[in-house]
Amino acid sequence: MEISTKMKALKTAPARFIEEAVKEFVRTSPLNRLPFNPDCTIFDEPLIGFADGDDAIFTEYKNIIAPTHLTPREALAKAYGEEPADLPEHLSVISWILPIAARTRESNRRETRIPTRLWAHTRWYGEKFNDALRNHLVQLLTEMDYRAVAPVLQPYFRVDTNSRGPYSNWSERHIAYAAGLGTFSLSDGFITERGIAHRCGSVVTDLVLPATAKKGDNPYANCLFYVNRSCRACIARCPGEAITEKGHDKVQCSKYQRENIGYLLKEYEVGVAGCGLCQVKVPCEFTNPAKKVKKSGKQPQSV
Ligand code: B12
Ligand code: SF4
Ligand code: SF4
Repeated sequence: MEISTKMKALKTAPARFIEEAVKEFVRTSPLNRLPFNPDCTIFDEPLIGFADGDDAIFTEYKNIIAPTHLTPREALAKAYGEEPADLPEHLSVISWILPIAARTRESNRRETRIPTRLWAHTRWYGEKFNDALRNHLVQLLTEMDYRAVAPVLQPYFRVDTNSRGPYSNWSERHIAYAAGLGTFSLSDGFITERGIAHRCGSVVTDLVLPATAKKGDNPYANCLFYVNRSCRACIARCPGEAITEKGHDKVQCSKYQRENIGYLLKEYEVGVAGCGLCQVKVPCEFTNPAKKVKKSGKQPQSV
């Protein structure tokens, strides 16, 4: 499509234009295929949400995550060498969820200690695809003269560690929460309408987009443990004993992956293998399980 045609489509319906751009890239990019199983798509159709770049929750993340967590305004300003206050009045965040294909999820369901090759390849090559999608959106927006940045691809992106484990200065799940795409859970995973087995990403821009309405203000509303204590499936699925009724122990999870899965890097020929057993063979694997509870009219018990 010519730039002028793209600009016209973008100006007429910006949200639809961006949604379609993300979906088309997922549908057509050869990078959304596993190199050793080219008939195997890595991710299914994405979910897309938008947040107002100055939503108050981004400042709250400085308390919830760490003072180093960037607001969208800071992330965009830093990338362009500008002052946050000098950027346009309205900024937007585009957030997406890439649901993991059924074949890969099903393979990991059969495992009890280590991830399958398909899962590990999804972690490794899937994140390369996710990066390509980040770059694709940034290019699309900047060639139409908007500012745009994928914070995790910037030199300023960092993962630090404190006593509770690793944390970054741009948490894709917290961005997805701000964009109304789902909630957190007992296992820490982010449960969307397409479940917990996914990867996610985001781009900040000065294109004005309508913020997606948040579905309630409870950051754990999609997890059955917090809805009515009816589920603890992820606790039993975790081979590293990293999940309890108190939540997810990031230090223990990292330790299990380092000590028990490290040898797979050579075997599977990847730089990171992941684990993700807590994300499959659980009620939240590919759907929002709390939706069914709400539909059935059962009242959540107090926790
Ligand atoms: C560091 C890291 C890890 C660390 C720590 C994980 C963690 N929980 O933070 C380790 C190595 C353990 C890890 C493991 C895995 N990871 Co990881 N990891 C990251 C990374 C790079 C940064 C995460 C981060 O910044 N966390 C910040 C801390 C503070 O988050 P947190 O502790 O979960 O936050 C809690 C509090 O904020 C709390 N909270 C308390 N009060 C309030 C109030 C409000 C209002 C809100 C909103 C929240 C809140 O809610 C959260 C959940 O309990 C991201 C990529 C990225 N840039 O985001 C991927 C990412 C989180 N990982 C991902 C994945 C898929 C995995 C694995 C499944 C590995 C795999 N691929 O097989 C496992 C899953 C472990 C698990 N059970 O969650 C996905 C998550 C997808 C999903 N479904 O949720 C991400 C987003 C990568 C991606 N681009 O998709 N990961
Ligand atoms: S398996 Fe159950 S308790 Fe664990 S995150 Fe999913 S819904 Fe929540
Ligand atoms: S919590 Fe960590 S160690 Fe446990 S199943 Fe999930 S990814 Fe694996």
